[in-house]
Amino acid sequence: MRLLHTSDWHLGRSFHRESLLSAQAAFADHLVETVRAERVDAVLVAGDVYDRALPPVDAVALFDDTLRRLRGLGAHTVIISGNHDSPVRLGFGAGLMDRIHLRTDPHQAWVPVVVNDVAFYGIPYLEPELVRTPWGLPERTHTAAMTHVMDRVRSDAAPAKVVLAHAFVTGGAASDSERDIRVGGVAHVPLRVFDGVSYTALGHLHGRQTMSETVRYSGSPIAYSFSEADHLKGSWLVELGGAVEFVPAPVPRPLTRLRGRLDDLLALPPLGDWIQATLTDPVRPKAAMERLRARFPHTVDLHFAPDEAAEAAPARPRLAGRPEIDVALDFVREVRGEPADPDERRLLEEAAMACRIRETMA
Ligand SMILES: [Mn+2]
Repeated sequence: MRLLHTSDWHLGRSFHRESLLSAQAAFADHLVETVRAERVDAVLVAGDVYDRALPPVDAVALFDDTLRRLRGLGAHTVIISGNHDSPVRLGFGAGLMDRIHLRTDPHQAWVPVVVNDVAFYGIPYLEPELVRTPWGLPERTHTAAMTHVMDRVRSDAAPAKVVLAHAFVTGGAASDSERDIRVGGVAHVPLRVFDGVSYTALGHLHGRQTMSETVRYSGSPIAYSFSEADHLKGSWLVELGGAVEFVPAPVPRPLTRLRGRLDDLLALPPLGDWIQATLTDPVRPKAAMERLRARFPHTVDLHFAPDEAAEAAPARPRLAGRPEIDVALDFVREVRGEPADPDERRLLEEAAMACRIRETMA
């Protein structure tokens, strides 16, 4: 049984007011192609299909088209609602569609979808406030709610169990684009609540993470904040009971963070990436965004962080035209508070010499 674990599509989300729909459509194409090429039996979407409870129509159309294509390949698709989804809207038609399994009702979370003897338990995002009373929970927490469901999942008699859940597992690393789920209780659930099943496909955190060999986050397929500039985005391809490998998703437009004086940034080679620029000029430059966009057309985020150190110390050490050894000795005195001793000085001179030799030989 081959699974493809993905989550947090956030269809309809924009990036600093720029549409991401074409990037999301490119991911959908990649997903369908991966399912076809890798002969995936079941696609697991662990919540936050949409970015909001009332998604824009082009996002709904993209989801509809994606499901149609996955079904056309014969794959099963199991989907849970995340904290961004409306369970009722996302769950429309659940149970009426062949091979498309929408699991958005917390009270059915322990009722599996069975595909080729593997039981899939789709645990939608659980709002502790909403389930505490009906389930008679001892406290209004995510841990109590998830434990309640997982105890029932473990007591089920299926030979192989796969869980989908949308939660913040203790020890996971957050980025800037998840919405806080701390409303109504402690956010984290301990990893051990997922003990006793073959694989747990998690959603909510937007960076891919391996919590244990059998409990993973796929992360979002696209970066939704500049804090994710270094993330590798994609899906987990899981051979149930066997190997797990990461399938990277296409990157329609990489993210780059620039920091420095405006004139220095404008001297860099042009770049088509999404750009976050932090300008350190002591005086805020005029028309900074326009000038940046002339060189970096996809500059979407601009910050000003005047270089206070430069203001406070106008006698900033001059580097150009000075011997390297003097610059290095100044640096040692600056960071340590006392000058280099004769031995250290000799060592630095040798290092500077070696660098110069290497430079002339290169
Ligand atoms: Mn999310």
